[in-house]
Amino acid sequence: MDISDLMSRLGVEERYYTRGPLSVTTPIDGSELAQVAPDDHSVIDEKIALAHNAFLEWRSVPAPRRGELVRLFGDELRKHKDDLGRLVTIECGKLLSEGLGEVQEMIDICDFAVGLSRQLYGLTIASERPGHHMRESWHPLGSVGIISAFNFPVAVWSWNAALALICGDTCLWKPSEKTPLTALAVQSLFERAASRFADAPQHLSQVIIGERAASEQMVDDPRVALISATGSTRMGREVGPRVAKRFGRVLLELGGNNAGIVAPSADLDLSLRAVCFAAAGTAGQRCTSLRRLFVHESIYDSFLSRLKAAYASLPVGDPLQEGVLVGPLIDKAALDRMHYALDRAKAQGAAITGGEHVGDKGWYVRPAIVEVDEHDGIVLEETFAPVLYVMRYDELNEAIALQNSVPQGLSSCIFTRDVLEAEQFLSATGSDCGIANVNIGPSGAEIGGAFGGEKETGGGRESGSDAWKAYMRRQTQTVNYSTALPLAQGVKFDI
Ligand code: UN1
Repeated sequence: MDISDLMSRLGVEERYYTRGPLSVTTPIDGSELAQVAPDDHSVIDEKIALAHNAFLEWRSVPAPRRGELVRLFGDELRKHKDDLGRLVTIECGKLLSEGLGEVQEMIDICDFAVGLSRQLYGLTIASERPGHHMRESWHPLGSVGIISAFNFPVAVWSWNAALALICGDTCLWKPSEKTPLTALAVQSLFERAASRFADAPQHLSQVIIGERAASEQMVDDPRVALISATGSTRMGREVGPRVAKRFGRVLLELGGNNAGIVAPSADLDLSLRAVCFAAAGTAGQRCTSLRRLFVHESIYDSFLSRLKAAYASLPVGDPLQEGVLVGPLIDKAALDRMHYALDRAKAQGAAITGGEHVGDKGWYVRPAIVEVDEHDGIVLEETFAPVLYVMRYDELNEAIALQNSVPQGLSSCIFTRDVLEAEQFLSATGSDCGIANVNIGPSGAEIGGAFGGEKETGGGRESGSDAWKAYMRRQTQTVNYSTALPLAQGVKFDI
């Protein structure tokens, strides 16, 4: 597949993607797209130093001015949405509408960040001492190391970068080694925006090309104030303690094992569409994909037969083609992991529909429905593929308890028209996840809400709401405007 025209329109010079030992392939047909060169230890060291120096300047630019840079970047994304969305599809294999949707998600977070650049509000606090006032100020934090995953190769970076930039931080981006091309393209668009902005220091945002060692170098470097990492729980288990060892800050977005409940009163047409999109869409390669489904006993048989029929009709194939709904898995390792999960399910006595490898180029599969009796074993693990474990339930309490009984806690949903059930699901004794939805699947969140999850999902929150606070340092300030020096808590210390 020739990407040279696309890359040139996106402003990426050929030398960045035609020379180097790291081969980049497209999951669409497995062919090679490009070759990139990894940054060595000393280059990464230099980039970290540049990011730190840029931060020392950027932190003094007023936040609404910083917002103006993000506005210009959003304009570049609007102009190049088609090309960048297409490149996302080519590099990671999601449907073209999803590639475009991902760029839209970047535009949305830029808009959000521009508004936020005038709203980095702190509190004023009542002081117990006369003639004193207290307040909280939010200050820029430092440089932010962003480690992103192949499945949302650009949007998740932008959730971090748009907020970090308006907060006065600088960015170092280590994209997945499977998707460096989209990162190079975004970098080029960012540099165009920066060149139109008079007071932007150089090196506000830089890309680091490399593999695991490149991430480790950022993770261990105390000049990187915050590490925001998206990926597997295994990765987070290593990153978290390493950053903690140097008392750095982390924001972790790790695995999910998201569940849905289809209650007796659910709108079954709506539920069916939602389940198909959430479980089979994006070939099950969202961290928010639906992986476990609890269907009420009274509707189980009829719902399952409709679900199987819908699955059988899902067009699997080239994600650039109109009408296709399920694109390829990212690589052979992903296919192997899917088959491993299905084998384990079979050994647990599950009945499997679908799951076959399709075609001879790329890594295409038919999404699988796996009917299980026991909520145990492989069902408790996240497999990044379109595998949906389906179970019956009788009492809503039981279904909620099972839903919550996995180590991960990202996203969840219930399909019901019964307000009591919906509210129970959303209550303190309901879903234990960071995201809980009613009559919507667990995936496809908007940028306005805080995104992230509990337990082994890592606890981080990105994107909307007050997630910006992770990118700033909080300072509690007390000012004495009197001529006396009363001490707090009534302490006496007269000299
Ligand atoms: C991810 O899969 O890492 O909620 C992020 C969603 C998307 C983001 C997913 N907006 O499915």
